[in-house]
Formats: sequence, structure tokens, C-alpha cells
Amino acid sequence: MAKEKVFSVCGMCTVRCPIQVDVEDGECTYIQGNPHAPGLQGALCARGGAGLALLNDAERPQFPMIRQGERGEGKWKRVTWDEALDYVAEKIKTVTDVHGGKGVLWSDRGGPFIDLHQAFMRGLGSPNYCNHDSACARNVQHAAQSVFGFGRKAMVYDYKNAKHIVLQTRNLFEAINVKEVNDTLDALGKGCKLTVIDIRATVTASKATRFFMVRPGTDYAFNLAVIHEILNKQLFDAEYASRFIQDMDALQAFTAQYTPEWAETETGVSAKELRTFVEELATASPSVIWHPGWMNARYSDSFYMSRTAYIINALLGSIGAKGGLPIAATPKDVGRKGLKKLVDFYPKPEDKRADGVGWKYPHFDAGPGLLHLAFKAIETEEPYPVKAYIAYRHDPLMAYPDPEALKKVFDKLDLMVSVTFSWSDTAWYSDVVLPLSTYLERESILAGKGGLKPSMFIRNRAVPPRFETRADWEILGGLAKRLGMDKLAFDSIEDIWAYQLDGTGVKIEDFQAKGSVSLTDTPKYFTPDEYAFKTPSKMIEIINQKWEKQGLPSLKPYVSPDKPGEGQFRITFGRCGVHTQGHTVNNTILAGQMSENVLWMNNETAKAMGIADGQTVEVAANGYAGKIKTFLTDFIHPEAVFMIHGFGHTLPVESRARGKGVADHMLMPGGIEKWDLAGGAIAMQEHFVTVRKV
Ligand SMILES: Nc1nc2c(c(=O)[nH]1)N[C@H]1C(S)=C(S)[C@@H](COP(=O)(O)OP(=O)(O)OC[C@H]3O[C@@H](n4cnc5c(=O)[nH]c(N)nc54)[C@H](O)[C@@H]3O)O[C@H]1N2
Ligand SMILES: Nc1nc2c(c(=O)[nH]1)N[C@H]1C(S)=C(S)[C@@H](COP(=O)(O)OP(=O)(O)OC[C@H]3O[C@@H](n4cnc5c(=O)[nH]c(N)nc54)[C@H](O)[C@@H]3O)O[C@H]1N2
Ligand code: SF4
Ligand SMILES: [Mo]
Repeated sequence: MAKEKVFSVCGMCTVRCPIQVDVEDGECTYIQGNPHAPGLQGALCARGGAGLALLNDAERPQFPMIRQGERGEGKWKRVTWDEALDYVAEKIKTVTDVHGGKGVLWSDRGGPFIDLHQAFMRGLGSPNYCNHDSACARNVQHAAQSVFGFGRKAMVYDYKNAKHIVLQTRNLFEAINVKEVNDTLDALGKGCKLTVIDIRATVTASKATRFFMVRPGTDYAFNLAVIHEILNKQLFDAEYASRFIQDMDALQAFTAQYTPEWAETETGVSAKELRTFVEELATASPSVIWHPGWMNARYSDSFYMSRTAYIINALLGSIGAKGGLPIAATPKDVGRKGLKKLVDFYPKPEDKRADGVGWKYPHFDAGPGLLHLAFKAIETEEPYPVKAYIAYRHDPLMAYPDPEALKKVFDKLDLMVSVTFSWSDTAWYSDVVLPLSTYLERESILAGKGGLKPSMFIRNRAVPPRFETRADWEILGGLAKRLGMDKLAFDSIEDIWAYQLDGTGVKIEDFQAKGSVSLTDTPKYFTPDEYAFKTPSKMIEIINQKWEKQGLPSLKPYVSPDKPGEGQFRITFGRCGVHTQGHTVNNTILAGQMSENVLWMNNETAKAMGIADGQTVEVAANGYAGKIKTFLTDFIHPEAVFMIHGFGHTLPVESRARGKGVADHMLMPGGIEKWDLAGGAIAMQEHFVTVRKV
């Protein structure tokens, strides 16, 4: 039998761990973490292991389809790839003839392979490239930019060498990145402390040295009190602060009122415990990581929560420190050249963005824009009509609140295309479904990764496609050919790889041994003097003029979150270890692990309502009601109910997922309008639900 080991990249979530796939006679037989990848130790998470079930799943789009009936009706016509690409190209041409390139919107899930997508959009002459992030980490990104002048990924989390890790709104052991999990476990084994700040006890909390259960939505208060205590007790790194932090006086004056005693009344965490905690942080500094959050599209002050988290790191000297948040090196920093960019084929479009980012909202990061505002542009045709939308591996009808409202927006489109490897609500509502090969059946463009050791990595095709699906470069190349964008009409992935590697000194053969190429042998830790912050002052700026000019205070007075009314609860949500967002619930292996979500409720509160553990209840908001079993525990704040996101599927083509559990995003009426002008993200937990026995 022909046996082979193929290096590739997991595609079961956006983390994209390096993998090694065993292939025997054209069949994948086993997937493991790439044994050469540092920190992975050959491991994968449960979802990565379940990739084989995705590959073999017949309940995924198997061939291109064009809608026949009404949008969302589910009447599809099977077509050939030529027919599908001709159809899409023709429709795009019609839109661009009338409205220009800017009439086309794209959204994807961000990540290391977007160069091709951005090149495609530039080729069309559209500035409207967006990613998913206004429903994920945009508040964190903008917080980083407002404090340091660079984005959140310009720093890495050096978990392995940390002495105290603080996870706030961050469930590291269930919302998984395998390397981060392994590195954190290593650190804990070496005596690193772990503090978890959450509204409920997670698996991560169960591994923590200390767990603070806070009142939902009061993290900003918590952080202001921590800053107060650090400044008051002079526990900050004075030398670091004097050299690198501006506006220390303003910070001191602003936080004077936010004492630990005051915070106790907001968060429920005792002032005494907060003080002991801060003392311990100071002892461990600068090898401290106070995580600024990841999925932080939650509250109208989440941006400020992330900002204060970064400020605490700065005060403790951990920005740039080993065991803290060192600065990620780029290829240039280690004397090398990065991959040549496909996006440079075409000039930057001159039109302003439909979402207003960069002109109406000059303080936001223009790169991936804000998708919910682009949707607004579809609805209002302001600043101009947007008539075609391509959702690439993105399911906004599940990822943004209130899908019924969003469908009405999509009804204004002349063309809606979904490029996807599984069914999704968005694909089902599209005009054309272009089925993407699973990550095991497709190559991607080469990708670069910054970090302590910048590198490049490859996604090889492990096996040929099972069905009539194609790789992204084949799909976009096919469209490019039809749209006269010849430079992107590559005939083979090897041609793309060769273009990307040109001038880098790296050859495609160099990826054979390990699946990646490290651009340096030794990790690069910059000393603080070696890098400059990207702010106008080149320092960490507590007061950011870009935001101030928009009338957005850098030091915003704390506003206490609303309390739920009688019989109401604040909706909270998050991830579990065995599912990715909404797209693994139909996976045979993972559905077997967890087929429905449950509603976490505080024990006493539920009992007072006569609700028992495991009982089916109705959870409702604004006309939508779902039935779900309860999970009663002392370890969730009484103001909140919690559920895992991604359940409550309704599509007839997903037999394992259909009708299982409740969809949290249905419980957020008008949710797309609730977004924060300071951070840019949706505030998904600013909603209340009712619960009753059925
Ligand atoms: N109410 C509520 N809303 C949320 C969240 C929440 O917790 N609650 N979470 C938010 C967060 S953090 C995020 S990041 C977004 C996520 O929102 P989405 O990006 O919509 O989430 P996914 O389910 O990962 O969607 C990816 C889609 O692309 C398809 N796909 C195609 N190719 C690939 C591939 O190669 N790999 C993968 N992984 N998928 C592919 C999948 O089948 C799926 O349909 O949702 C956000 N929205
Ligand atoms: N297994 C798995 N791993 C994943 C993903 C996945 O779908 N599945 N998705 C990936 C993606 S796209 C992302 S963005 C990350 C998300 O990674 P995380 O942000 O860590 O994950 P979440 O589970 O969304 O949220 C973390 C915690 O926030 C808590 N929380 C809710 N409200 C509050 C509050 O008011 N205050 C505090 N302090 N805590 C609160 C929740 O209880 C939850 O435990 O995970 C990534 N990894
Ligand atoms: S965290 Fe799990 S699902 Fe995500 S890329 Fe890594 S192995 Fe795959
Ligand atoms: Mo996310």
C-alpha cells in the first residue's frame, strides 16, 4: 500500500494548527498535530481529530448550485462549475457596470490566507473587503491600536514563560488554540499562577489559582480598581513607565475615584481579595499576561475593558517582556523578506469604503472594516448602492444577531454568493453556492506567521476532492479569468507559490521536511528600546487623540450595566471544547460528543422559580422562543443565563444538527444596531431574555 505523510493546516477552526495527515492509497487514515510544530507536541483538539468526519460527510454541498425558488426556500439547481462561474461573473459584471467595483462586498473569517481574497477585491476595484471581526475581536484590536498604535497581533502571548496569567472573558481551555493550551499547561507546571475572571466557572476556572466570579458586564469597573490599586501602592514599573508611558498623571487622577471598595459594589469581588491579587501581580511582573479578551463583542464598554487590560500590562512592564506580551517579529526584523503579496497586483481602490471606516470613522482600522456597517450600506444605499455580496467561509446569518432582520437587508442584493465547505444559514439564503473543498482536499496560498520566530507555512492537499468541490484559488482564479483579471488567473497552485516565494530566499522544497520554514533559529525578544510604539509620541498613550477628536474619551467614566428586570436574565454565551461556532454541530463525531446546548442557570435563582436541573424550559426574547434543558449550578452569576453558541439549526439538509438546542443569536433583537462607536464591535450581551417552565 502507498503510505504517505502530508503536512497541512487544520481547517476545523480559525486557529489553523499545523497538521500531519496519514494518507494510504488516496484515503486519509489519521490526522495529528504536526510533530515538528513547536508547542503542539503532535496534539490536536477534538475538532481537529474530527476532520475525517467532515471529509466523509455527504451532508455538505457536493456540487455548485444556483437558486431556483425564493431566497431561502431551498430549491436548488445542480450546475457545472463552468455554469456556476459564468453565472457569478456575469452578475458581478452587471453590478460593476452600473455601480462600479464598489458595488461588490466581500466577507471572510480573516486569517493567514486572505491575501488572495484581498487581491481579488482589488482586482474588481472594490474597497469593500470585510472580515467577521466586528462580531469577534474588533474591540480588542481597536483597544490595542488606541494604546500602542499597533494592532493586537503585533504582540504575542508568551504563556510558556509567564509567572501569572490573568484570563478575563477568556476561556483558554475550552475556546481552544492547541499551542496556547500546551504552553499554559507547561507554565502552570512550573508554578505560574492563573487567575480567571468570568461570570461562571469554566474548565479554565477549574484549573485556576484564583477564580473571580464577577457580575456580568462589570469588568471595566474591576480593571479601573486594579489600576487604582497599582498606582496608589506604586506597584508599577516606574522606570518603564517614565520611559514608555504618556499621561500617567491623567490616569492617576481619573482612577482616583475607582477604589477597590467601590469596585466591590459593582463586581461583587471583595476589595481585600482584589488587593491581594494585585500584590501578587506586582511580584510576578513583568512576566504577567493580562489577557485583553478575544471574543469581546459583548458590551457597550468592552472596548474600554480591553484598553484597561492593555494599560495594566503596560503598568506592570509586561508589554515587550519575556513571559508577558513580547513584540512579534516580522521577517524584516530578522533580516529576511516576507512572502510577495498578491494584493500588489492591483492598485488600492480610490473609492471610500461603504462601511464608513477610514473616512466617516477615521479612528477605526480600515483593513477589514466593520461588516455590520457594510450591511447597513446595503440597506440604505448610503454612501452608495452595494448590490453583490460574496460570503467566503463565513456565516453571518448565524454570526450576527437577529438573522430575520439581516435577511431583509440581503433581499436588497442582486447577487449573493456563498463559498463554503458545509451548509450554513447564509449558504442556504444565497443565490449561488460554490462548494469549497475541505481543508484536507485543497491547497491554500502560502502563509506567513509573525512571532518570536517568524515563519512561513504550507497547506498541502492531502487527498483529492471527494465531490465536485474546488479550492479557493481555483474558484477565485476561475472568476478572475472570466472577469478579465488575468494576473489572478493562475493555472496551478505551484505558480502562485513560486510568485509568493520570489525574492525570499526560500524554495518550495524547503517546506518538505517540516511543513514550515522558520526564518530565524533563535527567538527574537526585542528590548523596549529596539521597537517603537506606533503612536504619534512613539510611546504608550493613555490619551489617544484620534479617539478624542471623535468625541470619544480615552478615559471614559464607568457606567453600571443595567440589572435584568423581574423574571429576566442577561444573555451570555461562549464556546465549548468540542464544537466550532455553528459549523460542527452536524459533524457525525462531534454531534456524538455534544448534540445540543443547555441553559446554565444559577441554582438558587432557578429553584426559586421552581425550575429543576435538566428540566426543559423556554427561553425567549422579542417573539423568538426556544426550548432548552437547564444546567443548574452555583457557579454562574444569578443575573445571567449562559449557553454555547452555534446550536438551534433549522436547515433540512443537516439531519444531525436540525432542531437541537437553542440559537443565542436569535435572542438579540435589533442586535446589529447595537454597536459601539469607540470599539466598533457589536454588543451582543446587551440583551435580556425571559425563562419559563414548559
Ligand atoms: N450570538 C453569537 N454570535 C456570535 C458568537 C457567539 O458566541 N454568539 N461568536 C462570534 C465569533 S467569536 C465569531 S469568530 C463569529 C464566527 O462566525 P462564522 O465565521 O460565521 O463562524 P463559523 O461557523 O466558523 O463559519 C465559518 C463558515 O465557513 C464555512 N467554511 C468553509 N470553509 C471553511 C474552512 O476551511 N474552515 C472553516 N472553519 N470553515 C469553513 C463553515 O462551514 C461555516 O459555515 O461568530 C460571532 N458571532
Ligand atoms: N473549541 C473552540 N475553540 C475556539 C472556538 C470555537 O468555536 N470552539 N472559536 C475560536 C474563536 S473564533 C474565538 S473568538 C475564541 C473565543 O475565545 P474566548 O473569548 O475565550 O471564548 P468564549 O467562550 O466566547 O468566552 C470566554 C468567556 O467569557 C465569559 N463571559 C461572558 N460574559 C462575561 C462577562 O461579563 N465578564 C467576564 N469576565 N466573562 C464573561 C464566558 O462565560 C466565557 O467563559 O475561541 C476560539 N477557539
Ligand atoms: S484548535 Fe483544534 S480545530 Fe482549531 S485549528 Fe487547532 S486542532 Fe484544528
Ligand atoms: Mo471569534
